[in-house]
Formats: sequence, structure tokens, C-alpha cells
Amino acid sequence: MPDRHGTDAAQGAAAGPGSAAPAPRIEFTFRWWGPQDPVPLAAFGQVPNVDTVVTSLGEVPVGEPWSAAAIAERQDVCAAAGLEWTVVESVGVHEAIKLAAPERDRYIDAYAVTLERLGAAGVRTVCYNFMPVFDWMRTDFDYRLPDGSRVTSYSQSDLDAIDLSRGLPRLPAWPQAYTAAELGALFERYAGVSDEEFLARYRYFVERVVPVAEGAGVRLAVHPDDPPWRLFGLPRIAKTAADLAALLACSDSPAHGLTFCTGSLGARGDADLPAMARRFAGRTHFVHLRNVRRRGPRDFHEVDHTRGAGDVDLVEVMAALLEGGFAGPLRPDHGRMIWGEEGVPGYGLYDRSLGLMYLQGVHDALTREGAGS
Ligand code: DNO
Repeated sequence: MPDRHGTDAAQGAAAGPGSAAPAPRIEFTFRWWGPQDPVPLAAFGQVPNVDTVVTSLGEVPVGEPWSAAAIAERQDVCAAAGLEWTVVESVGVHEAIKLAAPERDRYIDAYAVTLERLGAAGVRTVCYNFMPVFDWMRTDFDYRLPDGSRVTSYSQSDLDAIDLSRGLPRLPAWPQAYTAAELGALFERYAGVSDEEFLARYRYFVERVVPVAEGAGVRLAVHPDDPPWRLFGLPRIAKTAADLAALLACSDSPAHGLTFCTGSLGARGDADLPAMARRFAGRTHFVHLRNVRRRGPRDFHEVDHTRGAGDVDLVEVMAALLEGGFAGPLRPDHGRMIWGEEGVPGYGLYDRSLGLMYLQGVHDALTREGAGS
């Protein structure tokens, strides 16, 4: 039967004699920020070969279990736009878990309930991070490139100049803003926490949620630190290949894997991304492809997805992921804001669509197959 792109799925599957299910493939998808996202959900389905979407219930406070009804409602919104919700980005990890606070078990239980409900609803990939206090950090969300497009950027000297006694505003994807008093209290609780101790806290979390994910048919995908170095002296455990190996070593379960994010990891000059992609492909459950231009140590801005625009060679990364046998959801991460578009920084429709079409072309050239076949 023709699908909504007008192609015939049965033809694509072309099950010959003796062949079983079609081989697992890369699922090209997009992130949607929910009903408050200026990008209309249905727009993604007009991008060739996109049938699924990545989203999250960002309105639920971190630490509260997600209700089955709220999950079903978001699924319905996606289905009404012709898209299946396949990946959650993210289910936030409550700070009590990262602080090893006495109440952490309660929050771990709540996390497990959310995983069970997502699995029961058929949403099977969950991205999360284990960064202390903050989600991704930039010092400029409106950095102008010579062609007039706007991107996010990070400069260590600008970060060092931030006056924390004035608190921090809520940045895109952060669950909250921070007053100076809140920041002071949090930093005090992290004082002296080494990366080793923080990894032990991560292991504590993994040992409890991964068996639940496995039982629920959910694959957990931890996201690297963004940027991949220490901020404000806080511990950081997902910066490098060695870090990722240590995170993965916390559990051998197939439910415990990575979000392989080239923009996060590639902000470091010492990251060999193709080697990492090849090495971790089998444990990678979700891929973010993003390109950055490094201006110096701990100093970069984002660029478009094409080879040569920045320091991340997404052609080599795609080749390495394919060689490593990666199959699963992959999305273009952080595009530029172009053609006058306004929206969540990094998450406009236009440049991410250009990026995804480029990535599909790279994929098709490498595999001699069609991304949509
Ligand atoms: C930013 C994103 C991050 C990411 C989370 C994963 O654009 O890559 O906010 O979604 O860190 O938990």
C-alpha cells in the first residue's frame, strides 16, 4: 500500500525467498520542542523520508513521573501530523540523583515509572544526560556568521566573565533559571565531588533504571557533556572516548547505550570522531549530527552540516557509523537560523532540513541505497 510519501512499503521491503524481516536501517528524524515550538510539527513530514519525530514532555517538572495519559496525548498529536513519536529527548534526571541526596531513590523510582509507561506506549528510545546543574551551555545564542546566518557559540573567556552573583537566566532546553542563591547552594553541594565520585553516582542510577528499561523494551541513550569539559569546577564524566567507555561499562545491557553527538564531542580538538563512531556504533541507540568550527581550545561556534564548513567531517562519521553497523534513529542537530527564521536557537526548520537532506545524500552515496528504501 502506498504510504503518505506515495511510495510502496511492500516494494521497499522486497522480501525475497528465504529473507526474513527487512534489515534494520537508519531512521532519519527531527526534534520537535512540543506545542510551543514555532516549527509546525507537520512540516517535518514534508521532508523526504521522515516518518518519525523526537520530542519530550518538557512541561512536566523534572522528577515527576509522566502519566500514561500525557504520553498518549503527545502520541496522538504526533500521529495527527502523520508522524510516529519514537524517541524521547529527554527524560531529565533529577538533581537529587546527581547529588546522591537522601531522596534520590524516590526520584529513581519515578524515572523508572516513566520508562515503564513509555515502553508500554511503544516509545522505545530515551535520550538523557548526566551533567550536573546545567543542560547544554553556550555564551552566545545569536552569533552572526559572515553570510548573515545565526548560530550558537561558546567562548571560555566569555564564560569566565559571567558574574554568577547575578544568577543565570533560563537558556534553551534548561528546565529553569537560577538565582544567585540557588547557584551558590548547588555549587556548594558539588564542592569537592570528583569525576570518580560522580561516575559512581551515575552507576548507582544506571544499575537501577537499566533493568527497568530492559523489561519495558526501552533503550536508554546517554548524551555527552556539551561542551565536553568542566564548567565552573563541576564534575563532568561524558567528555571523551575514555569517558564514554567508562559510562558504558556501568552495564552491559543492550538497553544501556549512547546518544552519539558529534557537535558535543567534536568541540574538543583531541576527539577522533570517526574512530569513536566506529568503536561505539554497536552501543549507539541515537545519533545527533552537528558540525562545529573550533576557534581555539574551549572556543567554538556552530556551522552548517556540510564537509568543510567546520571541523567535524560528517561524511567520515556517517561512513564509520555504517561500518560499525549502526541502525536506529538519527537526527540533524543544531542548524543555523537562516532566511529570517526565528525559533529555538539551533532548532529552526530550514537549515536542519538542508542538513538532513545532505546527510541522506551522504548515506545514499555510501550505501548505494535510498534513505527511504
Ligand atoms: C541541545 C541538546 C541537549 C540534549 C540534552 C540531552 O540542543 O543537544 O539539550 O537534548 O542534553 O539530554
